[in-house]
Amino acid sequence: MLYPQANTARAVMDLSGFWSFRLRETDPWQTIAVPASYNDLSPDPAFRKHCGLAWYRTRITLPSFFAGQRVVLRFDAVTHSCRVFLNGEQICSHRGGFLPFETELTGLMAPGETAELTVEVDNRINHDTLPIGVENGIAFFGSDNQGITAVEAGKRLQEEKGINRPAFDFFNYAGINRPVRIYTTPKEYIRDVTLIPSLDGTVKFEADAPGIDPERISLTILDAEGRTAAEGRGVSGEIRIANPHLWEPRPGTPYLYTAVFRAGGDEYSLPLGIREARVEGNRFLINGKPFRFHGPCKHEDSPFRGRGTDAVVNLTDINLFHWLHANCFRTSHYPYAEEMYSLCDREGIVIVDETPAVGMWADEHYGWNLAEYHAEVLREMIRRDKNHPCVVVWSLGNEPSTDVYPEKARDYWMPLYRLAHEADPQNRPVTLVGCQNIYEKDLTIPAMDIVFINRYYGWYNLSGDLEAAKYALRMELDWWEDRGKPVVLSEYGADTISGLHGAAAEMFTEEFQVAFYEAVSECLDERDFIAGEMPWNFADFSTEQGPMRAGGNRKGLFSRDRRPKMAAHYFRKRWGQMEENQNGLKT
Ligand code: BDP
Repeated sequence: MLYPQANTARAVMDLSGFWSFRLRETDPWQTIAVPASYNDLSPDPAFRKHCGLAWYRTRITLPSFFAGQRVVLRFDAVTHSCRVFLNGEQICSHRGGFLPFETELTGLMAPGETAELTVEVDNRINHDTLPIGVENGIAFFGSDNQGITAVEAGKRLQEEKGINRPAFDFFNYAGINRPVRIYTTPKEYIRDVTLIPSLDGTVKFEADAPGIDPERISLTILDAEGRTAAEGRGVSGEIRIANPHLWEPRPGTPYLYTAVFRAGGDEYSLPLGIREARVEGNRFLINGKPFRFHGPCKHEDSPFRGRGTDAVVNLTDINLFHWLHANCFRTSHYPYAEEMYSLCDREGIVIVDETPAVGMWADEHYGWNLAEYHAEVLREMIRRDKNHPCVVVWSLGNEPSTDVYPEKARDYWMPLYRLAHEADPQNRPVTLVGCQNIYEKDLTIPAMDIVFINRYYGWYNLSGDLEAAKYALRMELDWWEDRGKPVVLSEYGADTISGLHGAAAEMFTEEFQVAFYEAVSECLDERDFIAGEMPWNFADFSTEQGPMRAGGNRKGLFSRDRRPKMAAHYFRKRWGQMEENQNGLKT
């Protein structure tokens, strides 16, 4: 689905601002900000704890000069599902909280008219949603010993009251988390575009513009100075840029061309980066050169906004990535706002793009009926993000159970793996992020193009004993070495309270976090099949309450307000040195 754009043929109206909101149909309306999660916008605990439906309302007016245009209402993400009403009539609905959807207003509302727009949002999570909500009353981060009464009580309350218990470790932020816009196109318009670049400058293209004479469809590629670099015609074809500048991750140059499609009276432009991402043996290659992922995983999480999109937060984060000499992140654990991908295209930060399939750790989940919906979400994510040069790997999901019923797991995940390859015109490598498990029995994670494993030796197990942690990690890496694939340590980390210090470097101190990372680095640096290290997490982030969460997950290299802990300085130095040594990528 194309991102809304204002140009010579299209107009965009941003509906961001103050809307009206209520948690119950009987409540009085109060003021809310859009986009943002509603949970932290009021001191009323009902906002934070809310489970179920909530309502947003605003008035929209279409300018008279929209006459003759196709008018579309687009939501970038409403979490987790919603129904949309215009003057009380339902005009669309959507399932899934992290991908865009749109509906035509043409015919429903005339230019010059005003109407009431209401959005009924639903934040409930269960076995039919991605991410998953637990249905057995046990929260993700309880203690292992819940006791039979607590489990039964949790179960009953869950059934009676419909309490939301996530099967994942991040706060279930909800509402209109991303921008809402009205945009126009001419009546005959460009529905989708696809670009497939090769390193020799060849660009295959496709324009989906129903009803428009192919003779009236063209593509012009402009270089960074705005000069024409190549031109083509028709619905699809192949053109060639002479002496192409490549898009390279920082510290290389993320050179961007602009691809301008014209079809009839419509126009659509997007950045084009010439780059290739693929796996060869146990290496991950970008533009034919070995690439080592180094950068912390993220969340969309910030004070006040919750998971709400904010350009200032996104840019601050990416500038902190540059400060760290980090070159990548994974969109743990859901597709992020589109603005973040555009920023990373410009800034040369590589993205591993992940579906919201998180919380599938219960073994019985292979009996749930999720596969079809999961496939739809994967397809939608790829359709949305396929043209971004910053996206180099698709992640099917995070930490499902794959070792208890290895055959069942393989039968669930491998069709999705094949689907990702089929759906992606650029055929990027595909992964599924693996949990700490009995990897020898696992038929799925080792079958991915590039192996992503999350490991917490020294934290959740062998806690505080870093010598034992190194021993265990080395034992495991010996096994992975024989698989002949590139392996990324895609999560590892230690909860750390900013400002808590101790000469003995014990758990939760800033000294321990550094010692933990030093220990793991020592093991990774011995192996050349290690294609990357992605510490967990970039910044502290909000979670549900739990005995292991002191005001949220504290594994950040930065505090939640983005102040560096000692570990941030550690990685800044380490990755700075790596950057200097990385052959060929230095400008
Ligand atoms: C991993 C999960 C991640 C958690 C992390 C942790 O993938 O979502 O936040 O553990 O415990 O298992 O900090």
